Amino acid sequence: MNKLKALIFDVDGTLADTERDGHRVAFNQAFADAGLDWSWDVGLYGELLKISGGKERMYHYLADLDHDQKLNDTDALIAGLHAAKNRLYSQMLQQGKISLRPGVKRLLSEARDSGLRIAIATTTSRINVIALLEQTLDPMALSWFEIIATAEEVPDKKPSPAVYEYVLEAMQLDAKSCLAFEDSENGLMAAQQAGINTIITLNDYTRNGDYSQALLVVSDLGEPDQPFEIMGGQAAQLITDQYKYFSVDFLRELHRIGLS
Ligand code: XBP
Ligand code: MG
Repeated sequence: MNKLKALIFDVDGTLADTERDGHRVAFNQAFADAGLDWSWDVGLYGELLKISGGKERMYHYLADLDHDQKLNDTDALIAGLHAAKNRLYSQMLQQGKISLRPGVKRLLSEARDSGLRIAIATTTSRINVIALLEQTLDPMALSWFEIIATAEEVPDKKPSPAVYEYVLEAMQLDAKSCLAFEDSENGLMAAQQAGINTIITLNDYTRNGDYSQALLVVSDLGEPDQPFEIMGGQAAQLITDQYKYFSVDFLRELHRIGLS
């Protein structure tokens, strides 16, 4: 029987609500600074989020755009906009404009203390992950994670399982001894195709997806004074009332249910 050995976390949307008031705002500022009249409102950005990766998102938008302005050297333009967006996003983090979702810091700390191995599997750029972890979790937070796999290590973005497979390989772990935490359909597909049972914490952008294959779908990880809400997933009916927020005990129980 596989014991629970490791937790693998997505970043954007899972550790923090980074998209609507973070990346989106930074993209718009980068567009304006470059003299472009592109503007991604909250609704449009929700559509664009179906494309993983900031550069890929801009290429996709550009392909659809009915623009008269002739863009020469699109690759250089997008690379420049992406770098500018990431700088602006880092600044927003330094200004304390983005915080962790409920239960994230508490669960990560408890997991470390109890000897569970923790890792990150994200399609975002490494620079963004570092800024988020150091600004919101702990100045030494990078050392909390055994592996931080990002777009730099694994360019093949979710829903490809590549980033999860990379983490499993690097940590020499069997998929069944891990649990993944995600917030989106693309993320669920990636983790599941790698064979990892997955917990979904929904947010405003992702709440209407199909998560029927997830182990559990919740509002968030919860806090002792702020219980989570269970919204679905394969284990939903089997969770007893004693669990109100994610703890290592609860994760061991969930993991056991996932294997049965
Ligand atoms: C995150 C993304 C990223 C971010 C922006 O997906 O799709 O593209 O929106 O970051 P996930 P970059 O939560 O599955 O990791 O601009 O660095 O790509
Ligand atoms: Mg995500």
